This record gives sequence, C-alpha cells and structure tokens, in this order.
Amino acid sequence: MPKPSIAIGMVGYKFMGKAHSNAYRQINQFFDLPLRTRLKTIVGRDANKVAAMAERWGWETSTDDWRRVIDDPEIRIVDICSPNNTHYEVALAALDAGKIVACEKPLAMNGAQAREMAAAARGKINTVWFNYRRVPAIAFARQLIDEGRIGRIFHFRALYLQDWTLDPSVPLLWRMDKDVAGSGVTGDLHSHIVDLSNYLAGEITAVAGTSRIFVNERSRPEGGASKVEIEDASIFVAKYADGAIGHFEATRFANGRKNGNTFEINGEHGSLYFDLEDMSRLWYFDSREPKHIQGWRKISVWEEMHPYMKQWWVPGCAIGYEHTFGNQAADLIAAVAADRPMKPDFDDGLRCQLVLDAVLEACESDRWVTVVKQ
Ligand code: SOE
Repeated sequence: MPKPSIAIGMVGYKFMGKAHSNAYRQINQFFDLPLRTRLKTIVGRDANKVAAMAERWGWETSTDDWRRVIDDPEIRIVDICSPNNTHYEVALAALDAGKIVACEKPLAMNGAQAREMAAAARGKINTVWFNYRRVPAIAFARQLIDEGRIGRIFHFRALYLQDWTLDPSVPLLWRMDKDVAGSGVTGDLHSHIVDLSNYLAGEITAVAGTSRIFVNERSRPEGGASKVEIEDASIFVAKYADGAIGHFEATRFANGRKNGNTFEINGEHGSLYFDLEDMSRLWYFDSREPKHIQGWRKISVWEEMHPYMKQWWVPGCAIGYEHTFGNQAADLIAAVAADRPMKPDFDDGLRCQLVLDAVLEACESDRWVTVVKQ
C-alpha cells in the first residue's frame, strides 16, 4: 500500500526555497516517515523564474499569487521562505486557514508581529527554520548539557561571521533593505546564535551592545542608489536569568569568513565548542577527569547513536548544511503524522525576536535594555 501523502505549498523560491525543497524531496528516502511529502505548489513574485524553479526541483505547479496555496484545501503545510516582511501576513492567513506553518527565520520584522503570530499559532503544529538546532553536533551538545556533563553554565560566547557585503559595489539586496529585512545582521545572523543560546544556555534577560554601518550608500539592483539603514555588524553582551553571561558578534564584514558560526559554552564541570565550518565535530572538555589526562576531546559526531546520524550514511561519511534542513523537515512530518507539537515553534521565534528587539534598542541607545517578557 502506498503511504498517504501530505501536500506542501511553499512561498519563496530562492536560497531557502532550494534548501527546503531539497529537504522535502530527500527525507522520504532517508527517514521512515508515515507520510510522503508532495511538493504541490511553489510561489514567487516572478512567474517565469518560479516556473523554472518548479520545473527544476519537481514542484507540480507554480504561481505568483501566494493566496493560491492558502485557498488550496489539499495543501496542509505552508512553508514560508520569502523575505522577512512577508512572513507576518502569509503566516497569519495560513494559520487562519488551518494550515501547518513552517516559517523561515527571523519569524517576523519585530516582536509585536511575532507576538501576534505566536498567539495565532499556539495549540497548532508550527515551526521556525532555526535549522542549526538540527546540526547533529549541536543536538548532541544539548544532549551533553541535559546529561549534566558541563553543569551550571557560566558563559555562552558565539560568533557569526560572514564577508559577502564587504565589497561596497554589492548592491542593496533585500537583506540590506530595512523595509524588507527589518534589520541587518541582527535579524539575519544574531537570530541564529540567539536561538542557539535559547536552546543551549537559557533565558537572556538584558543586553548591551554596539553596531556599525560600514558602507553608507549602495546602488539599487533596479537602478539608482540608496542610503544603507541596516547594521553591517553588531556586537552585544547579555545577562541570563540564571546568572550566566554571554557575548555575541555578528558581521558581514569579517574578511575571509564565509559562514563562520562558532560558539563556546563554559560550565562548572567542563566546556563545549562548535564550529559550523567543521560541523561533524563537537569539542568537549571535562574538568572532572584526572588532571594529568585532561584535554579538549574532539568528538566526531557521526556514529549511529548520535542525533540523526543513523538516518544518513555510515560513520565517517560526513553530512553537511543541507542535512540540517532534512532533519528538521523529517521531524516536522513525523510531528504532523503523530499530531504532536514541533520545536522550535513560533513561541521560540517570539522569544528570539524579543531578544533581537532589545539588541537593536541597546545598540541604538548605548544603554542596557531589559528583554521584554514573553
Ligand atoms: C545569510 O548570508 C545567510 O544566508 C542566512 O540568511 C542563513 O540563514 C544562513 O544559514 C546562511 O547565511
């Protein structure tokens, strides 16, 4: 008997559109899921380009009207990977139509929008694509923390470093357009490391920081030029509810760094270190070992018992960036089939967004800002 299928409608078709399409196409082969994903409709503003995307990635139909996925009774999952300023309207319409919503990060343009979205989603299955939670080494870090291996956390220290806007001739693409993106590296990159901190280190209560715009004017892809209004780089420090302190840096001006996402966590019994550019590895230091053999242990997270690894290849055949989306898509389909909640959800998206709002305010005002309670 063929498995029942679940129809997906996707709004957006560029970088994340590919990442999500690839995930939905792969997971039934690698995971034993009760439902088969059906890539039904993909939406984009440019009808020709989205039609080409549909053809290439195996979507049944394409359209330039996002309401078609909302109005289609066959579609159960609405996946939103269009620019940030579209998330709010599309997600609310989809939730109102009873759809399961999977939304790219950051969830919204600001905390106020995210609060409404989280309220509308509560009690329903939904998720935010904080895909790095599904890097096996990061899920494994969470496992080690839950096992008490590093004990009470004192420090969370994260860097997210890129360099793709360093060249002043790079035009003002949507990620640099305040009206479309809402913010610069704060929504784009801090969102990932703040979510990882929420996942691994606990609740951030207050932040102080500074940000910079290094290139003040850029050409527009459609012609002309505009003043740049989003931050190119941002550094902040954080206080946690349980007394830990944190340090976060996000930039698109770290010459030579392409997707340098690293963090270190220092606890009372040990420490953990992760680097996305060597993503099969988790570094672990255990200070309860006898001193003469203490040292940083480089764990290759590719054994069968490590999170998600049993589903992919044999140990030593490492997996990569795309698999983090596969892992999340598979968890989503499994959650839908079992009718159980999925994490991270819109409440996690809101939690992150409230920290991001506080970071933007802190950088603007040069003051400590208390994170608004969820
Ligand atoms: C930014 O360059 C970006 O594409 C982010 O938007 C993604 O979320 C990140 O995973 C890779 O970098």
